[in-house]
Amino acid sequence: MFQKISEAQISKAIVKEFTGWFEDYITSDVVIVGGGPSGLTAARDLAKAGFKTLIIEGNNYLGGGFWIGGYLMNALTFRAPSQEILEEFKISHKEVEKGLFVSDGPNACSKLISVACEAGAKILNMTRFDDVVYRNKKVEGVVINWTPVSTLPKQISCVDPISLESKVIIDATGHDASVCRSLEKRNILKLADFGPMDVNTSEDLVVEKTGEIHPGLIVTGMAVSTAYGIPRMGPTFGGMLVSGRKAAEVAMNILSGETAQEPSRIEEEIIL
Ligand code: 48F
Repeated sequence: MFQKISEAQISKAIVKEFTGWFEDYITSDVVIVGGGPSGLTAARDLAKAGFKTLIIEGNNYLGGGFWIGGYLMNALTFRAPSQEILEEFKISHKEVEKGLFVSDGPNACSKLISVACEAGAKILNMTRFDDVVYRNKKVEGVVINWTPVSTLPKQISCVDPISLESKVIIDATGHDASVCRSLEKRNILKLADFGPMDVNTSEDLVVEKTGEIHPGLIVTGMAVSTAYGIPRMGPTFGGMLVSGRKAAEVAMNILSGETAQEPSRIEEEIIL
C-alpha cells in the first residue's frame, strides 16, 4: 500500500528539512517569543506582509491559553469589535449578547495556529527563551535552549544555549513577560505586575500600551499587563488578537524605518 522508504531515508528527510530552514532563521526580521493568541496573531500579520518571522514556543503545542476558556470550559469569549479578526481568519463564532461573541476553544485555536503557519511563520517549539542578546542598549536577539535541557538540573545537563539574531523581538509570553523580565533583572527595565480583574479597563489598556517597551523589544498580550501593571482581564480574548495585530504594525513601522544593515556588532558580548 505505502511507498517503500527506508528508516535512513526518513531520518535524512527530517534532519535535512529542519536544519535547512533553521539555518536560514538564525537571523530573521522578527522573533516572537510565545505562541499564544497575541503572538500567533502578530506572527500571522508579519509573515503575511512578507517579513521573516519566527515563533519561539516553550511547549510542544502552540496556542497558550487559547485552547480553553475560563474554568476549563471550551468557550472563548470576544468583545466587539474583535470579532472582525475572527471573521477575517474564518474562525467560527456566534453572538450571544450584543457585542459579545463565543467560539469553540479547540476549533478557534487550531485555526489561529493554521493561519499563522499558512502565512509563512516558522515555529521552534519545545524551545525556551533564556535570555536576550543585548548590544548598544538595544535588544538584538534571543538566547534559546531546548525545553527539556532547560528543565534539567544544571548538574545533570550543562548544555550551553545558542543565540538567534533578529531586527525586532516581540515578548508574547503572557503573564510571565519573560523577555521583559530578562531586562528587569539587569535593571534595564522596571516592570509593574498585573492588577486585579477588571475586563473593561484591562482590555483597552493592554491594546493602548502594546508597543516598543525598549529599543528592539515590543511587548504584546498579557505581557503588557505585567509590564505596565494593568488589571487582569480573565477569560476573554479579543484584546489578545487586537494587541497582537498592533504589535505587528509597530514591528512593521520599525522595520520599514530601518536601513538595510545587519545588527551592529560593536559589542559581541552576549549577556548570560
Ligand atoms: O499565556 P498566553 O496565551 O499569552 P497571551 O498571548 O494570551 C493570554 C491569554 O491566553 C489569557 C488571558 C487573556 O485572555 O489572560 O491568559 O498574552 O501564551 C504565552 C505563551 O508563551 C509561552 C507559553 O508556553 C505560552 O504558550 N512562553 C512563556 N514563557 C516562555 C514561553 C519562554 N521563556 N520561552 C518560550 N515560550
